[in-house]
Amino acid sequence: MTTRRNFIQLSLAALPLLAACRPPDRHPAAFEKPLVVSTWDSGIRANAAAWPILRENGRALDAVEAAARYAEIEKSCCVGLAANPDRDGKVTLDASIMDENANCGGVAFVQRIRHPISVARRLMETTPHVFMVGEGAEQFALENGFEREPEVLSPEAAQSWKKWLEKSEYKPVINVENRSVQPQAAPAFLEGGEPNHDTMGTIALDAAGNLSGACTTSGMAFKMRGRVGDSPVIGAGLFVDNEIGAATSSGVGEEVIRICGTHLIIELMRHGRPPEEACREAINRIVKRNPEKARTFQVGFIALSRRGEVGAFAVQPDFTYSVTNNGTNQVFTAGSFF
Ligand code: SD4
Repeated sequence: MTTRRNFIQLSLAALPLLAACRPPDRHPAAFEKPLVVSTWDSGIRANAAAWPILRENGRALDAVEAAARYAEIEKSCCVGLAANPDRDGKVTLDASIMDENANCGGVAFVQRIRHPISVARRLMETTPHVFMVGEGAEQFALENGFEREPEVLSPEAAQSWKKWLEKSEYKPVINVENRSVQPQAAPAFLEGGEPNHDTMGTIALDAAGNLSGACTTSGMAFKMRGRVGDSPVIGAGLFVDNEIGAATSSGVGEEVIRICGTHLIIELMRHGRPPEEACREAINRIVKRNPEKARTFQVGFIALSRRGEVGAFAVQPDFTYSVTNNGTNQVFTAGSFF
């Protein structure tokens, strides 16, 4: 029975979940198509790789693959073979892709292959399967003309792994990219505001009105060997439904998998929530499960509706996302729970 007293207690308990401490940057309710949206500031450069395809009335699928391929070779995007290794010093990559017909492909725990996103696409387009991992995925890649790259860490990754080895602390926390983080306002793990995310998620709406998405990652830095996060998992790190919208994520993958994050967002949008509200609700669910723990990690979602509405939300401040279309080429900061 709900007494007045426990009603007040319940309401107070719900309060922190209703209050977002950082409001989002404002932008138009909807952007004109074609349009591409990526996670993080560096997404603006991934968008630049996608934009010529969209501008020429190309397919959203080709555009998101181009963005992910760019991220996989551009060091400052922090994904791909030059990114941080697992705790044993091996770089292992995950990626997923999804088109307007719910065709999808994901690969995980792939080593020494430069473009896992294109392996995921090849898997999607030429096999009856949707998910391949490790040795099998690598064998599939080699059979399909992808080359095996040398096993060398980039100098930056070698240095940060060496530093990590000094303590070998297994503390899977994900950071921010935005240099505007104020150390005094940030949780301890954000101090310094160093760019150390490891994922690029891109969603696009093409001139024909079709949606697609791609997500590529080196996974969390210094993860346990064999660990796979949300990025290659359809419905967790990436989901597209051409009747509704597309969503992707960055942050601690375990937390995203627990709530099937991007699938949840698309379902909320199906029931009428605008993209930002849907992202906020997904973040609320993550935080609600363990509000204290949520103070120690980052998850950020971005979503795009078939009408060109864009929204995002994150657990921690300073989760950024980049939007490019004919009149916009801009980085926005998402609202956040804390
Ligand atoms: C993962 N979601 O492997 C990825 C990591 C990430 O910014 O997004 N880093 O869990």
